[in-house]
Amino acid sequence: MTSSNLLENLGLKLLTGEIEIVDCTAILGPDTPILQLPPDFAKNTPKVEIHKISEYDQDGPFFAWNWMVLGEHTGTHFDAPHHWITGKDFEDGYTDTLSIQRLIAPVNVIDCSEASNDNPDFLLTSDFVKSWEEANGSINKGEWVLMRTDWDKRAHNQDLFLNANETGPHSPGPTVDCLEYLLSKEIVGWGSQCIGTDAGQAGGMNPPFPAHNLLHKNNCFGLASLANLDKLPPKGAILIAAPLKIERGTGSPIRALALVQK
Ligand code: 23J
Ligand code: MN
Repeated sequence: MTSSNLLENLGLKLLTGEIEIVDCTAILGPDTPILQLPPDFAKNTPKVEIHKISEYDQDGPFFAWNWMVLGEHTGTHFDAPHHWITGKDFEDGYTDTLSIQRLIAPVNVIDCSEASNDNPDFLLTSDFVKSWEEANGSINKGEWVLMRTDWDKRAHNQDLFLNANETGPHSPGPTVDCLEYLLSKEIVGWGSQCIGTDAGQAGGMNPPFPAHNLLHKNNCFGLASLANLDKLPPKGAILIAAPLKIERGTGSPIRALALVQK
């Protein structure tokens, strides 16, 4: 195939369904789980609100529309480098200034669902990633890396999703050495199916919240609350993860879409 008809071919395969679009996005609404930071950080994101303006009534006879209360870091969402202090100086680290060329890229899906089911505090290590690469192929520059935990099966219930007790939230995530390994490969970003890119207990790691700290220090992106990763192959799919162009935004809800060859 010549490069000039590659897009034509893609277009045809999308139309025939030979390439399927998998929706890696959770429903966004009043029941969407919200991150609960400990009380020493007084403020949290409010719950999603959807307020009707009109629905073919006296406030709008021909039209239906709503307005919303919505956090940048709510539901299936994107973390921009400016979200973390380590990424604060990147002029291209905001939702309106980042390089959109980086947002659509091959995606590696590392299945940690069994281990995370057995242990909600499961941490993905570089050794696990390296053995995954031996089985599936290497992770390359510019690619997305997603940690599949099937945590989306808990997303209908905030308590199940956050999985907190007196010792704080318990959910799987990456180790420092895992992130350092992935960043050495110059990935574009890291994604999780949990409330944030870090493990529930990551506040006690060194550095605290290493996914946020290290990804954004390297001008890389984070994805959180991803859904349906069990419908993706370990390799070969393309992920589209585009934030809204919020002015000086630190993140944004996204519609995360994966192109998968049937
Ligand atoms: C603010 C502070 C800590 C964390 C987070 C936000 C997130 O997880 C997020 O949504 O980026 S851990
Ligand atoms: Mn976030």
